[in-house]
Amino acid sequence: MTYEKKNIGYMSFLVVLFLVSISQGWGDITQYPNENITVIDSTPDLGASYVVGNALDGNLATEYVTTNTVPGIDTFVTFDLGAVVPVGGFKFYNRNDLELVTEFGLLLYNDPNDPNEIIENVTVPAEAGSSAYVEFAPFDARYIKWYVTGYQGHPSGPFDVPGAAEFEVYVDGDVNLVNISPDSALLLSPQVWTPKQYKAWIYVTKQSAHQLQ
Ligand SMILES: [Ca+2]
Repeated sequence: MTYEKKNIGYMSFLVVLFLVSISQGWGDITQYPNENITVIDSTPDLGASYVVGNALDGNLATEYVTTNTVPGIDTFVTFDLGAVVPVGGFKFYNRNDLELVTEFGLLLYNDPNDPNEIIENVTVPAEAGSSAYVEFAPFDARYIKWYVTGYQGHPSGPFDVPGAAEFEVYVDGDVNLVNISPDSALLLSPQVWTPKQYKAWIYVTKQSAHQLQ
């Protein structure tokens, strides 16, 4: 192969990559800080050692475990992200036990009556401590409902208490969200942001981060 042919091939590759990146709207997927996530509804927990907050503390050793008075298949958690953000990914970690979630779905929305996004049939390996990550086209949402659609009980007893070791929410964007405080006036604002407002916030945040360096 001549130098020219190699060069043309390389350039073609770059052009294709560029076109694909435009069509896909690629951006960096960043974990949304747990500090900005509030649980507004969930299946009741099994007790003080198993509260739902345990699944948002960044520690796989602490777990949210559901009450045994509700069937495991009915397990759900609804999160408030504090603002409308372009949600693009979600990760779930099973309990390190044999009460296992084997499949779940997600409902992303701003108002239950508004158009929403449904992500279904996310499979999770039927193993203690397993995890499943799903990435999807970014959808502007403030609320996420995670709900179990597949469940495998403990083989040696009818405990029926699934849950989660950890949840992680991912957003599309290259802004560093980690240092955004939950006490921020921006996030406490009762308004529901439009995508344009959110982009403006990203711009301001980037400028602030740059000035701090
Ligand atoms: Ca945890």
